[in-house]
Amino acid sequence: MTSSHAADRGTLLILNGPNLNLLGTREPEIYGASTLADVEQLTTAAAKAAGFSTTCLQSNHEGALLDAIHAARGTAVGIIINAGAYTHTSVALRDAIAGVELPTVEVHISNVHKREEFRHHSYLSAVCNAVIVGAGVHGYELAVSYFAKTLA
Ligand code: CA2
Repeated sequence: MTSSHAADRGTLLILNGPNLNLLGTREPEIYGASTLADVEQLTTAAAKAAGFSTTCLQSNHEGALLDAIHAARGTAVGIIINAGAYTHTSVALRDAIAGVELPTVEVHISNVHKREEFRHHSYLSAVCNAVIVGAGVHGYELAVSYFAKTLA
């Protein structure tokens, strides 16, 4: 986990789920050439420009993602989450997002609606404030913009 403290609008938790550590190493036609480190840097830079700090975590383990969401209650002002394949399987992540009652933006790098049918349903979307799909890694910056506009 990395943290950046530069500002006073509070901290955005940037969560990336399973296999997103492989970004930039395979399947560039779907996910582009940016690495996970690039994504965390561009998101942190956008957040900093808008007055937020970030805490970034990628995990391949559902429980670690759940723990991070729980820990965000009281420490973060919002969550940006790309839950990877757990998006399509995890009632537990949905319950955690609903439970902490923090504004949350769901991001997917690819346009999941143009892909296999099993990627069309998200367990998370109904408990998120906004959903950004298919904008590539720019989606993370768009999510920061959402918080810049909507948070006091
Ligand atoms: O489009 C997205 O951001 C996804 O959340 C990415 C997930 C996929 O399961 C979702 O349906 C959509 C997969 C992330 C795997 O990322 C890789 C990157 C490079 C090479 C292999 C996997």
